[in-house]
Amino acid sequence: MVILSVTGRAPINIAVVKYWGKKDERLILPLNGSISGTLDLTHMCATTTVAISESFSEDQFWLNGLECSLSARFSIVLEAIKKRALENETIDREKLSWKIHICSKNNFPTAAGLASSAAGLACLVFCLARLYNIDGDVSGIARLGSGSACRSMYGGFVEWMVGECRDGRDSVAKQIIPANHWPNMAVLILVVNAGRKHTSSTSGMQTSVQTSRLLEHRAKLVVPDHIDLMRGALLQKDFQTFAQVTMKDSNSMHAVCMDTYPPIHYLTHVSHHIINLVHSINNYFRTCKVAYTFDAGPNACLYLLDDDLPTILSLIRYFYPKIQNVEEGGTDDDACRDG
Ligand code: 2P0
Repeated sequence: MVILSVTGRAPINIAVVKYWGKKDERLILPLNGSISGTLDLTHMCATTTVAISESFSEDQFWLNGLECSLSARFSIVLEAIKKRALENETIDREKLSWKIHICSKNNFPTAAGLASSAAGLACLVFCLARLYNIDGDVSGIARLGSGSACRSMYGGFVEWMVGECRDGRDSVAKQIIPANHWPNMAVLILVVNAGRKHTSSTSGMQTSVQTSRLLEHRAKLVVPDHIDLMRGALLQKDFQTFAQVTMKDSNSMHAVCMDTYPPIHYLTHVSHHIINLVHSINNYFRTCKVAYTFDAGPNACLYLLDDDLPTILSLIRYFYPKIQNVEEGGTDDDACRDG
């Protein structure tokens, strides 16, 4: 029995200029460009094995040890990969018809607003491309699976281009700087609640597109400005601009969520407490030491520089005395102290 298999690993990415809203639901074309930092491969990764064999009788998928049904987006991704393989004749036709088994696991909470779909889809597309011997950029295929997944195809800081073509061929990910350009950049993730989020990003965005006038303003005027400032800040390693744009863009996205009808509340009182704490710390030091950003959930991602990690960590431990490392066993929703 012949089995061909590939195993890969992909990390999550954390947006500093956010994607929120699509102009094309089927092709997953965003209303605006976005920029994120891809984490390293030590924590918060998806690990996936894909295997094809003539002896497999059906496509099957296991996530974190449990068999799951294959989503429509998976089929779209698989079809796009096979089409590319066929066009470029990278694998013989017979093997393209073999059924596929996929086994994936996340080493962090799934669907808690921690970009699990980005890591999972990026990893899947990476492995499929290897399996079918496809070279070159496949971020456009990852985008078809989950928009933000295209950014996890590259390391460092990555821009997902808004693109102009109606078929989406230029809505791909491009690296702005590799990780070693700004090696002392660090990320702290404060897991406020590891539970599944109440409104998925996909449906939240749809409601925002349908109801929020503020989203039009954000996509046309606010984000292009943030993208320009962020590109410059990354190239020049200007942490002050980086931090301010990161925080303002997160606030802008959550303002759109509030402007959505009915409103979407991803942030909890603990999230707001963290926002106030970060501003108090930055005011105290009279400079931006740390920047917060929140995705479609209450968990805070803090960007800061390595040298400031001990100080910021000790302040966080002071204000959240019951906080635990994820590896040590979870978090506590109400473990905050007033600043
Ligand atoms: C981002 N998020 O830029 C933004 C910020 C969440 C908030 O990309 O519908 O899971 O699969 O394209 O990629 C999450 O959205 O949504 C996301 P789909 P996706 O990181």
